[in-house]
Amino acid sequence: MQHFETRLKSYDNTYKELFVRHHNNPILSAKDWPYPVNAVFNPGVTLFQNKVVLLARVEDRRGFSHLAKAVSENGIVNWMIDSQPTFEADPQNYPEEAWGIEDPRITRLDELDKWAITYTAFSESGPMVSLAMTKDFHEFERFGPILPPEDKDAAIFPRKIGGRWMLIHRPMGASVKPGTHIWASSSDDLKNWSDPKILIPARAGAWWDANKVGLSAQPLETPDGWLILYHGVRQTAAGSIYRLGLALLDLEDPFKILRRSDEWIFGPQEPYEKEGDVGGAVFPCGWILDIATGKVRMYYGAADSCIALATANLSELLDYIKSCPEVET
Ligand code: BMA
Repeated sequence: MQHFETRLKSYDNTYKELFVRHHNNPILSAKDWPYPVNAVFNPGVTLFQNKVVLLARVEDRRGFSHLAKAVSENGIVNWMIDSQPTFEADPQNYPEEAWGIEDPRITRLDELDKWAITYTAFSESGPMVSLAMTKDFHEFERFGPILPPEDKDAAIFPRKIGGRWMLIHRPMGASVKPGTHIWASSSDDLKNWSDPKILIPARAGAWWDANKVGLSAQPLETPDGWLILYHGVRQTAAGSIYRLGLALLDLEDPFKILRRSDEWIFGPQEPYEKEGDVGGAVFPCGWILDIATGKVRMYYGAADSCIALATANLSELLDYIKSCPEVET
């Protein structure tokens, strides 16, 4: 009997959370903005001049979004937010942006000494992947749309692989292989993308990532491979639940997927993730690695209303994904 009680006490029936939410969450919301906005969410993130730079998706009360820069030394408090929109839709010259621009992913390209920003341009044609480059997050060089509609959730790998740039993106699903899958394409010039292939297919049925998946943060290079954070969307009677999973791609052949998590590793739990314009959505568009501490900081939109932060140890993320099933390609 005593043996049984001891066993009961030591039995831990909780999942181990890889990402720990910051106690200041949500770290940014509409009330922090220097001008009136409906919501701030789904930020891209990078390091610039040793500071954390967020490009937040900011939605106005028409329902249209633009991007706004928020900069902080420690990435948690004392955000300096641009007093007006940093990067706005330009529907005169870019009609595919008529309903705004959304969900930026930022990748540092050392070879060009620039940051590439892939974002969703939205109009009656449907979502499209557009690209802008910047050296300073002040001036932006627009490339315009780089893929036909409907496509979104795109990010560029930080370096050429096999002599070509690579892009992850998410075209709308076809009826032949049901579901909306994550694809990858490659390019010589960042403008013309070709050789599309399915990279991470949506699963089916009861799976948490059934029917619709999309890239979340920009690919993160690690000694074990490219670490990929992606979202899966579960349709329920109460609406969609956006949760996150991990995958690992081969370093020199990222079309080769090595591992994929069967379980989601992060999902809506807290009130700020469950209540808002779209309750039940956690939606990161970026993460950063602090080399000194080995910590990965994931910035995410919560309930399409505010911005939150959760932190994980890279070593634990890698141990976890390496314990996940190997993927047959
Ligand atoms: C996705 C995108 C995201 C949004 C999410 C939840 O399709 O539009 O921008 O956060 O839905 O509404």
